[in-house]
Amino acid sequence: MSRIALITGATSGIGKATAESFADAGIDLILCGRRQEKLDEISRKLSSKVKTTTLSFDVRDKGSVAGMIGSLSDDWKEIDILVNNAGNAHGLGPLDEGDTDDWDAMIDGNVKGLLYVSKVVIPLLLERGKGHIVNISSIAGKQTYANGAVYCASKAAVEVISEGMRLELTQHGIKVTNVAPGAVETEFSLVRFKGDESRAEKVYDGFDPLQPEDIADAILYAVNAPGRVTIADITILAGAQSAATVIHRK
Ligand code: NDP
Ligand code: 8X3
Repeated sequence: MSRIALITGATSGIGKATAESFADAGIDLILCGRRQEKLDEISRKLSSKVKTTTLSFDVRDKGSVAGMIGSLSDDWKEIDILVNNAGNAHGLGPLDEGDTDDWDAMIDGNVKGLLYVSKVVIPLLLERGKGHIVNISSIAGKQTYANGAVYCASKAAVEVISEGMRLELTQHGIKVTNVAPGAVETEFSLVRFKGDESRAEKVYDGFDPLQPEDIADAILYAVNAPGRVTIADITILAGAQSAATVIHRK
């Protein structure tokens, strides 16, 4: 029987690549993000392989999160896999110069948004006594870097929430996997630098960065592991990367 996955942040980057690899594996998809036109495009492309549906909402808006996921038909509510991927960094600078709107966007999106989605989906998994939650953290959640304290804090929170979820949910047959990528070439840096393409490109200069497909491969591995196996935590760095801020550039 085919499985159903709900993926947040499926319009781009890691979430989109995960949707594509899940579709290749025959997993039906609930594709979530704010940009409906992108959701439609991805849904159209993948609907030749699996069943797809889309939900457009901002994870920071708890009313929309509950309303949109609650609006799924009973068939679609039989979710097997939740990928909590939606998130971004906003800005890179010292705390005393920090933009509080950027802080709100990161804490509200990366942390509270993940919690809002999980609060609605966990009861659906509990009802069925099985499921798998994959939380996308970051190497930034394990290693703090200067000028990124708030983003790093938001991802450290994801690491702790993953642990808490695993402690609460394993007894109910629900697995929790925390995935911590290093430098992945997506829209991430463009968003962090507010559309400044030249600044964003520099992040990936002089080395071969991770591609979103590399992270999708690891997520698929985790959700395909046999019942006796829990992949608790995966850290994936670029080949030229040895720590969050240590990258060997040519
Ligand atoms: P992208 O910017 O390419 O993708 C981010 C996704 O999140 C988009 O689909 C976006 O969709 C969605 N999103 C962002 N904010 C919200 C929101 N408030 N409500 C709903 N959806 C939202 O970046 P990545 O693919 O790189 O990022 C995915 C995850 O991976 C993030 O959690 C990021 O922190 C993490 N990560 C990224 C790394 C990297 O180097 N790229 C490394 C480690 C972790 P839309 O705009 O349509 O809403
Ligand atoms: C994204 C990776 O190191 O740029 O989470 O913060 S990093």
